[in-house]
Amino acid sequence: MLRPSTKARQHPDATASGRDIQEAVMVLVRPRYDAAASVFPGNDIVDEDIGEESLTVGEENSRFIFSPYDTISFCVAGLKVYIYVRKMVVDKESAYSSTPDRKGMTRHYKFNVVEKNFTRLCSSKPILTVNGQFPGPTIYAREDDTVIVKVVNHVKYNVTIHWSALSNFSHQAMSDISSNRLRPFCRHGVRQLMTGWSDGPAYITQCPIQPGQNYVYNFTLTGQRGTLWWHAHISWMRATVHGAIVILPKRGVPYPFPKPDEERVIILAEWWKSDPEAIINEALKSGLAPNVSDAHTINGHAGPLSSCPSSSLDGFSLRVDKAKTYLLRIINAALNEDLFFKVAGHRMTVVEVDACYTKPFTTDTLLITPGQTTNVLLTADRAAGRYLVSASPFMDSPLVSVDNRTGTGTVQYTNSVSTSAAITTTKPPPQNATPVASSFTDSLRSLNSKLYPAKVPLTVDHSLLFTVGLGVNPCPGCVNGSRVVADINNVSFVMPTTALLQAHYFNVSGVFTDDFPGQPPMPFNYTSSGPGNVQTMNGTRLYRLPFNASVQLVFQDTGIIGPESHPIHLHGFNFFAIGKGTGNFDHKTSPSKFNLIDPVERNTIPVPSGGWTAIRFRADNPGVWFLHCHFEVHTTWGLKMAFIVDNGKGPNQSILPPPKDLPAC
Ligand SMILES: [Cu+2]
Repeated sequence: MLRPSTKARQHPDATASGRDIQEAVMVLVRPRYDAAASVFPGNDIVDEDIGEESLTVGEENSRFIFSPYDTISFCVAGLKVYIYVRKMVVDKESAYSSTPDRKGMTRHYKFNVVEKNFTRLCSSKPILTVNGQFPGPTIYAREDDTVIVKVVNHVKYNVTIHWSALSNFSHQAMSDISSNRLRPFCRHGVRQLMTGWSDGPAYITQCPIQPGQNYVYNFTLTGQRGTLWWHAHISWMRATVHGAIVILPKRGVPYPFPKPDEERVIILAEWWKSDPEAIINEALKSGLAPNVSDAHTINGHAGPLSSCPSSSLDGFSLRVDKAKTYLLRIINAALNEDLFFKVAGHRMTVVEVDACYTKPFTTDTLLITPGQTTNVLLTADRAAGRYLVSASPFMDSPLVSVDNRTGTGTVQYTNSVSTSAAITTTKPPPQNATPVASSFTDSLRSLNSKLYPAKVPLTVDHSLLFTVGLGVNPCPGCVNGSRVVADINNVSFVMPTTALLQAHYFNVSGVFTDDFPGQPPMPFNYTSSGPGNVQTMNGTRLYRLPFNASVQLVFQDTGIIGPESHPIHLHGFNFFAIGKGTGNFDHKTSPSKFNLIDPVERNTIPVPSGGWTAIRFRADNPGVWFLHCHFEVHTTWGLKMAFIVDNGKGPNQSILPPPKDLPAC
């Protein structure tokens, strides 16, 4: 009889050193039972003594890692077994040290994409999930580890997964290499080159995984440590198919900030009562904007809503011990909305964004755009009690409607406080609180220390200006005879039906052109209402960069239809955010304000409404790399393009051949 055991919660290599106990439990998986493991945060707790045999779920040699407060459930002979993970039980340092740090560990995960019924806001619907979870499972790894994820598509839709960790060549890695803290002979290059085929955006680096098919993503976390995330990268599937990637520093390397007592992942998202795929399909048919979501969620829960009486006890609860410090790894997985995040009565110290360390600064309000991650330290230093956690929208364009409901949860001090005690509340910032948003963005700086220097490119080989915004194109079948579209430099990107990376690698002609305009085709007063003709051009146009070129890229919002902020995400690279401003970027005067010393390094950056943002990066990663607005509606409308980075001449500067199981279109 299968009985989950205390032994099962401990890897054989684990020692009871008590040193650096991490909060996770790893379960080794043996082949005897073909039971799918699924993990549900929070509820369904069964608190019972568990036996002596090994827990056996899933496939041979798969390893699942669970966090405290997860509930593991699996079926054996028709009997459903639940295990509640109560406390840290594995010394992760030891558990993963069986092959000491020569080149990091290889960690295996299996992602079953399955449909599962969830009830939120008093209504139920089937949603797409990984392993039945919403949010999905967390991937744990260390810097330099290789992560292998077998994704199996059990649903009727095409699927791809993007690992926002992947291939983001951190310039922190450059310093690692130059200081010889990594092994020599450019392994970083090999690892980078290996990963282009595993990046994930559908029709950019791969064809989707079709129903019943699977694909093994294989990537190495070089030069990155912190929080990133993974999500579906096709249509609007990422609404529910997403989860965290936690990259711990290499063994023996401390955080550059006081060690937290515990760590938690917090994922913010949006929930629609209906199917998000139906929402966007309806919008594309009508040519109008899609419906906004019905709630914001914190780790899958919206919190009590007056419109749904049975939700009175709903909500994410972060349980804290008085005087302890928590590292919160916060991710905005929402489709279309920038979010403010607050904890009543508490200030937070920002220490890292998008897996890059920052100079610490303290704030009571975070701004996180879709695609971004933010790590903060929060100390439980207030009177024991319950404190409101809020996730509320930021939108400073009056023309754009957003879901104005605030997602709520609580910080709950343990032991002394009842779960029904009164909650200390906080008022979310007004929806249009531009000064709060700017103040947060302006406070971000790279750590720029000796160990983690900011390697900002000081010279520029390619200086690009990309206007980002909306347009209107004719559409005979649409409600107004026209449709809203979005563009970069007046090009609304048309998705190909063959993956661009394959077309590039195999020299297939006719899939794309490499004539994407590096400057707006027609200069105008960008932040005014724009030229009379607001029609865009369609095209699958890419911008070609030689290997190792340094690139300065200014994103300029346009006032066509209306100014609006855009969280722009670049695949394949980290970049430095060297400047931002309101109004039009001025080639003569704006660069004088650039910060080339300690600009924040990241992979997603908001372009302010009616303003501009400038970034720099080095094109040291050959391949085809997607650039797009992380507002899913804008991406769908065409606010996207891709860079081709040519192979270099040196060893390990070329794209490797695709893996054998790369899906076909
Ligand atoms: Cu946008």
